[in-house]
Amino acid sequence: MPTATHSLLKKHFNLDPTSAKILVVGLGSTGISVARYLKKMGYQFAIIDSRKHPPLMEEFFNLMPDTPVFTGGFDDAAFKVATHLVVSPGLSLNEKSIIKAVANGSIVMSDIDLFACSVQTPIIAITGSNGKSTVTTMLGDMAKAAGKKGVIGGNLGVPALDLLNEEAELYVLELSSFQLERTSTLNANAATILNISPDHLDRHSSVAEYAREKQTVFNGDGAMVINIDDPIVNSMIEAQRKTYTFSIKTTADFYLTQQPACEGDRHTTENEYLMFQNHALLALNELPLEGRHNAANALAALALGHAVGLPFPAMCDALKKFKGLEHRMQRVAILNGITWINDSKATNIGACIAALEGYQTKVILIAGGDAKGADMNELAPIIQEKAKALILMGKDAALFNDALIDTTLPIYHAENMQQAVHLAAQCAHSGDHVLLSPACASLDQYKNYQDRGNKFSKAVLALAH
Ligand code: UMA
Ligand code: ADP
Repeated sequence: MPTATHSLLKKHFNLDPTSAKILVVGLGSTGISVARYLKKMGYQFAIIDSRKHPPLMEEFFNLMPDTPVFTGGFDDAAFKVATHLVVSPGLSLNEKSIIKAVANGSIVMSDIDLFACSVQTPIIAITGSNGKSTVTTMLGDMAKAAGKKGVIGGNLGVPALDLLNEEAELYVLELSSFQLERTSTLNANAATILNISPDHLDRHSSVAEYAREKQTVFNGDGAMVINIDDPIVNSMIEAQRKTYTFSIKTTADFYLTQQPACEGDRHTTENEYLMFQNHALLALNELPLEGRHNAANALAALALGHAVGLPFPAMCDALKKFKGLEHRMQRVAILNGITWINDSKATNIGACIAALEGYQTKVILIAGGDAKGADMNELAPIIQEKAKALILMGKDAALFNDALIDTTLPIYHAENMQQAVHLAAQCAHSGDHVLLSPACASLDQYKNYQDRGNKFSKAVLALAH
């Protein structure tokens, strides 16, 4: 039976259950979620993956033994018959087969498009180079504290289509530039780009193009939450739209300010507060997270939550209890007075800069990996300012060396994480901080950033013995 969703998909993509032949491109977690959805909705589809043994193949066979699956390359014949392609985010739209199919009239959509056409429930959409997972998780906690059934996911882990739930009262989606670049129907009730710093330049041709893809998050007519500290994001304000601004540097709708800790008490020192207009919402020292960038994240979450009607007291309660996520400025141990911090999720230079900016004293930095086309000259000045030693690892270590060619900073090279931790231990004295904040992706040496962070923690904890 046709539903409102069928009608929307027909209207936006000319997707007709009787005639459309959909090719799901990519058999990862997104591909499987799309297949499950299409089957439930009664569309005809096949699935294709360029890898010989996509990791989820067996799961897929068990789930849908009768669905045609093509693996081990992109077979032109499969693309030729496809009226529609649902392309997974891990695949570039510049794949030859995809370009050819589009030239022949195939329509490209994303899992986020299918999701957007399937829900009437309010959606908060969050993108940016850094802080997405933190802000998404904060909003999930805020919704819960407000007694609302909030459902979070997207790039964060659970693919959007697997979130669909009739009881949901609010969806909070973390969205990557890859998901946004192939999405055209999202109209979030509130959306933000937290910040823009160079990332994924192996897939996007320039920072300007990367920012343009992210700007898709503001499609539609929902509230815009704008970081006015970021010039690229600030330039995206649309005069006619409902907008909330946030800043950790200046006055905005949501901002930080110094106020006496207790009014009328001359003995208390000044404390910083998270503010909404002229209301103090929360003292900064009540936010149990390291780094000023997390104050920006909290302000963004408050602004997004406010835009969809979450009450401030519940949101502030959730922030006070927010423990932070693993592998993001996570304290692993203090050993012999040396503090070891795991920021393995710093997979681009912006995250590493934010981590270093948070320190008043110099740290021992462990960095390196796959730079994904980033220019390490943008990172070099803050390393120079905030590091007392640099330990490099991974495929693009030489890029750091080149950017720091004139430095007197001691630079060491490590083959693996254990060696990196040992070198750091040799450089460190009581009172020092050792920071793993690689500014690079991990895939050249590790399964993923979690694996890298876990290996760091393991090597650090082994020092205790
Ligand atoms: N691949 C092929 N051939 C194919 C299909 C995929 O080689 O035919 C490769 C891709 O190049 C990629 C890998 O397989 O390296 C996975 O790609 P995918 O699109 O199948 O990935 P999914 O399993 O669907 O996971 C995706 C997101 N992955 C990427 O964007 C690379 C996940 O984000 C996301 O959690 C998931 O959808 C659910 O929404 C991960 C990620 O690394 C965490 N995201 C990047 C980031 O955060 O920086 C953007
Ligand atoms: P994302 O989901 O965008 O990757 P995370 O919340 O997982 O964001 O954090 C990724 C990395 O970015 C971590 O190293 C974290 O310390 C850092 N980070 C978090 N928020 C910000 C921010 N607002 N600005 C810069 N770096 C940030």
